[in-house]
Amino acid sequence: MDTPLRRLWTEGRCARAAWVTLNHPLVAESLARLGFDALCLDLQHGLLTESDLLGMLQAVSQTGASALVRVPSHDPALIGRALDLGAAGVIVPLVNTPAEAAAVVAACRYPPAGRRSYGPVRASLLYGSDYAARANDAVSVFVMIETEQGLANLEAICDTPGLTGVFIGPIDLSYALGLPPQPDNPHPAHVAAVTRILEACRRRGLVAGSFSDDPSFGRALVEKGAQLVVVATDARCLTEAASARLRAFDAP
Ligand code: 3PY
Ligand code: MG
Repeated sequence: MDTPLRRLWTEGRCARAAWVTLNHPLVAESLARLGFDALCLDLQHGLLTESDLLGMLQAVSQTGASALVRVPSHDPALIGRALDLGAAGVIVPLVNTPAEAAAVVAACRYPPAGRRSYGPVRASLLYGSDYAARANDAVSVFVMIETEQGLANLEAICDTPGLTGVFIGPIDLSYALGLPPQPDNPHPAHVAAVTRILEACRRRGLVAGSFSDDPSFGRALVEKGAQLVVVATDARCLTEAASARLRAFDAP
């Protein structure tokens, strides 16, 4: 199905994402109105809880951005809730095996393709009454490869039918490689692991995504084939901008 994100990806373009950790709809709306293609609402490490999700998703849908939800776990109930409330897709952390990837995909697809339970309480308002008939094609499913086991099973995970793509968690991936945690990690072992993931996605026509904290590093990932890249994280932007202004005030 044609969705704004799928259109971008089909055209070979990159979705520019903002990462949202602060749990107020105005944060989501302020970022979404800047022209990001996607907002990633982080329920794993951000302040958001499930009860924040409806308001955040409603704020994003006032804008041209698509909302992806990084769920905190593989729990199919939580994945279903995020989609029922209108998320365009999910990003699922710490996926280690093809069986886990298949279970994640099944949680996002209505039968017979999967095991998603029917109840698109807001999604059918947002996307139309025929949502259930179109959802299996429309919903984006990303699994995060960010552990030693996930990396070892990279090829088998990528073979999972129904997957939209793989989202790289560079900080946990640093741990997986025995390195200190770092988002945009220039260590050769990390660069090699990221390149392997990008290549595995490219060979299968999957969308490769990554968290990033440095726009020039993020741009380099796009040059290597990434099509979903985090360009800004809300809390980081707030502290960076405020500290730059404090320094400018103190030392004009
Ligand atoms: C990671 O880098 O491990 C992530 O999950 C991004 O937030
Ligand atoms: Mg992680």
